[in-house]
This record gives sequence, C-alpha cells and structure tokens, in this order.
Amino acid sequence: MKKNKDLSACAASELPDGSPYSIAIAVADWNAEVTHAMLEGATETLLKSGVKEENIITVHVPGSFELTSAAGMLLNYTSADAVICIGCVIQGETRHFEFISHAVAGGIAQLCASQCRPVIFSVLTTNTPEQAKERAGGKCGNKGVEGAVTALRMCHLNDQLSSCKSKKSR
Ligand code: RBF
Repeated sequence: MKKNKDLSACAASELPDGSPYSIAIAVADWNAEVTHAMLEGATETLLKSGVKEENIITVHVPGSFELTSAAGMLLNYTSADAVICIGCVIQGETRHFEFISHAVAGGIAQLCASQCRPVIFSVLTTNTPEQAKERAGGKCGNKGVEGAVTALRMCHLNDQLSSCKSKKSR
C-alpha cells in the first residue's frame, strides 16, 4: 500500500465491506461548517460500504472536548462495533487550542487502549479555518471519509483477530 495513502480517494470497490457492522459517530458542533461536512463524508462512505442506515448512530456534542465522554457513552450504552469522533479545533488567540487538542487526543487514546472496540480520531487541529475547510471536502480530501474507512478496516481487524482467538481455544 502507498505510504500515507489519502483514504478519501478510496474507490467504492476498494471500500471494506461494512454490511455486518453498526457504527456510531460522535460529532462536535463547534466549527460546524467543517465538522458537519466531515459527518456527511463519513456517513456517505459508511452507506456506500454497505452499512445499513439504521446501523449508523449519530450523536452531537457541543465541542471537541466532549468527544471522549460521548465516545465512552456510546461504547457503554450501544453495541456499535466502532465509534468515529469528529471534531475541529482551530488555533485562536488563547491557549484553549492546546488544552482541547491534548485532552481529546489523550482521552481517545485512553479509550482505545482500554476498550476492545476501535475509537477513531477524526479531529482536525489546524492553524486556520482555511486549512480546516481544505480537509473537510476541499483540496486535502475529507477527513470524515478517512475516519469511516479507518473504522471499517479496524472492524475487520477486530473480526479477524477474534476469530484467531476462538480457533485457538478449540
Ligand atoms: N471546541 C472545538 O471543538 N473547537 C474549538 O476550536 C474550540 N475552541 C474553543 C475556544 C474557547 C475559548 C472555548 C471556551 C471553548 C472552545 N471549544 C472548542 C469548546 C470546547 O471543546 C468545549 O465544548 C467547551 O470548553 C465546554 O467544555
């Protein structure tokens, strides 16, 4: 596989089969112009891969800081096979950017390490709104699409590895 392949360009025929899965999406409404475009990209990709509409659960939170908490709730209260976290943190005049970016990256990494279901980090951290828009359907692709492809690939990996375990215990 090409190094750093832009997964936004993944053709429908290359998409992992999503039909067996149920996927949850937590989306932050802060910088909604960007995050909602990413949500649209993620949802379209999941549908294209065969995930049934009724198996896509979307929840909205106020900002990226709340994504970890929402992802934890989705893992606890739903049977989603993966959770995609969508957010956009843009550098401002204060240090909020650093605190929010670190908190959400660290929070999601902790969930990934402690849970056996994938949690996907589709959070943009950019210097400018333009850079964010370029990554939400602009010249740098759509990172929501990439989050969806990553979620599906991780669901397949989970299936493969869990079938190894059941073979081993036979
Ligand atoms: N949330 C984001 O998702 N992206 C941002 O760029 C962002 N910037 C913020 C800047 C300030 C000064 C504050 C107070 C909040 C910001 N938030 C942002 C919201 C944050 O993620 C969270 O929703 C609130 O801090 C409430 O916990």
